[in-house]
Amino acid sequence: MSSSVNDQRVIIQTDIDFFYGQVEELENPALKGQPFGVQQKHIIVTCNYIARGKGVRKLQLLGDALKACPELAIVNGEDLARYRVASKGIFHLVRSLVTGQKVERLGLDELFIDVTDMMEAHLTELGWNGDPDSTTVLDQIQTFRIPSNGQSFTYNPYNWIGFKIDNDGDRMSQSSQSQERLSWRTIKYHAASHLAAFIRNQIKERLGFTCSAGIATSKIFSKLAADIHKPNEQTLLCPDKYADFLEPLHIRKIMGIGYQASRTLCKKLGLMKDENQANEEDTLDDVDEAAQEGEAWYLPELTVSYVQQHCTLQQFLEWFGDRHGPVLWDLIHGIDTAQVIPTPLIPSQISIEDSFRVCKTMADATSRLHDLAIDFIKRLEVELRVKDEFVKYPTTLRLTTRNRGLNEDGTWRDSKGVRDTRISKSSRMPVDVFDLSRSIAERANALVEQSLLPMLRHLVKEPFALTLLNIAAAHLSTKRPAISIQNLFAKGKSALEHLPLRPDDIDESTWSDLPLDIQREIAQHHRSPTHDHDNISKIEETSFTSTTINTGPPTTTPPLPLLKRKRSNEEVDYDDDTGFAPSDYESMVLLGDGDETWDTCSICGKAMFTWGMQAHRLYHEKEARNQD
Ligand code: TTP
Ligand code: MG
Repeated sequence: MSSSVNDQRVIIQTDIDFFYGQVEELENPALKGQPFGVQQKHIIVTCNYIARGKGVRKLQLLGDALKACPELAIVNGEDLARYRVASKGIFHLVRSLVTGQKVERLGLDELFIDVTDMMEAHLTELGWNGDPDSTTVLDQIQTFRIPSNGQSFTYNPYNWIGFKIDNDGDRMSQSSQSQERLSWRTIKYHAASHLAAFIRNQIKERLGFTCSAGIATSKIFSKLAADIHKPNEQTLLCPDKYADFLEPLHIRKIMGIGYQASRTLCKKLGLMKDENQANEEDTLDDVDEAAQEGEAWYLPELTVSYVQQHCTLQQFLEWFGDRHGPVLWDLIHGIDTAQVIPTPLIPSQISIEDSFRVCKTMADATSRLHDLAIDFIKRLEVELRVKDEFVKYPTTLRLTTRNRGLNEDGTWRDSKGVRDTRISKSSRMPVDVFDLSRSIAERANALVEQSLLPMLRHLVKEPFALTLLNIAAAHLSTKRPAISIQNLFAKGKSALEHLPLRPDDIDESTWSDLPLDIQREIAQHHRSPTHDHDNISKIEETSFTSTTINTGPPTTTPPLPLLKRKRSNEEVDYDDDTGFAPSDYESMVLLGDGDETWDTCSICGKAMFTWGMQAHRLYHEKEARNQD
């Protein structure tokens, strides 16, 4: 725990209370005071705290929620546009309150704010000499000035706002007259709790949302702290309490340890139970995700202290690899050096995704694409439109699918334990998408009929069994694209240049962040007769797009996936908001969403995820046929 104690950072994490629910309440105040839930598909994704008091939970099946609370009012929350607008507003406000400090978005309603520099500047103003352990006596009224925007508030450095957890327990602040000597470290964290309260008040006064907040020295502890007292509360978690605090927590509470990592731990530690063996007190963890895998796992109460006591670093290296093993090991020992990575105001790429149990027909896929395209265009507008114009234009459109495929005997492939291959196709973004004189529905319709469906037909042929569709916009430019949807397809090859193909050793998100000319240059250097994508492109190339088959990387380093959080039975891609290389947490989410098993191809010797092996073998078969 030593490096956490030595960590001098001050990180505030904010989490809006029942976020979608508050957006709904602000729009329809009649909802206030009664239990209500927000529904997406067959799930209550969130509910207000009145409903929680009656036994309704987040991510509960609608039927179960109504059983727990028959008077539950239901609001449809499938259109995310309003939530995104609210999320953006909160992010912009907080950024302006702490100008110059790092603010990172996580999901739609959480922010990490690194206010270390601001706190240290304030302490210096009060006479701090830079030694956190030195002590002083201060007046009970101090003024905290935010130099960058001229705002200020007064506070009492002997007191804190909300709850504080240290060696004296977990207690609320009380008015204090004390004039004893205080360490500058204590003053720093007390002052930070006042700053957190100031930020929360501003969010409430200016935008109407209540939120919870946590204050600690690292991201992980600030998030855990915010979760302790909810709703509309805040908690200061002092480093001297980190160890006691961490030990009894369920391993899944540790940000970065996802479904797959905890499943691996349970398996390796011999703790896995199936449905019949589970006790009532066992946690049914991630039912939805398990069901998607064709499994029904019950994960027992696997606490941090259990893992600390029963595992070694060596085992973590074996189970999670040289790269993730040590990071996970540190996390379960309270060491978290991950930095707050500022989220840019304008994302570098935007994507919308829907995953489902199975989609077997073009008609079904078309209807899903329509829904997704509407969401996609709304999302482009939320992120890139200011008043009556777009401020940035993504120039690349990418469609990604995941296809379960068929067994050799023609039966549907069993999804159990199999990670399906993602295949992408990219084309230039048609300019019509940005034509604000046409309705969103019209533009979505054109996008589907004239861009996405042709791309889909090139990606999959019936019979297929899709489990995911993702539409992405990348390569943002200040110039409006010149090609309309109709021209894009009418003129065919001559009107278009091929998009360069992504080399295997560059992951998808890094690749799509690169400017087109750099991509071309890199692609040129990577062209070789044995290169997967060159060969695949022979098979898949069309007059208007490039294709990427994600068969897993050729090296032993796993690719970093986008950070995902579950939205009912959909996957929501939040990483595209950041525009930055995935942080450690995000790479850790690989262990939550990915698959850690690796295989080596017996033909070419490449190491890759097991789930990618089938597609990779297919490539060898096709390559052999081409040579014939
Ligand atoms: P959360 O912050 O997890 O939940 P919440 O804000 O509703 O409630 P809390 O008071 O406990 O913070 O997620 C924010 C929003 O994201 C939530 O309102 C609904 C949505 N969401 C999903 O759609 N799917 C999910 O799996 C989760 C966790 C959240
Ligand atoms: Mg929340």
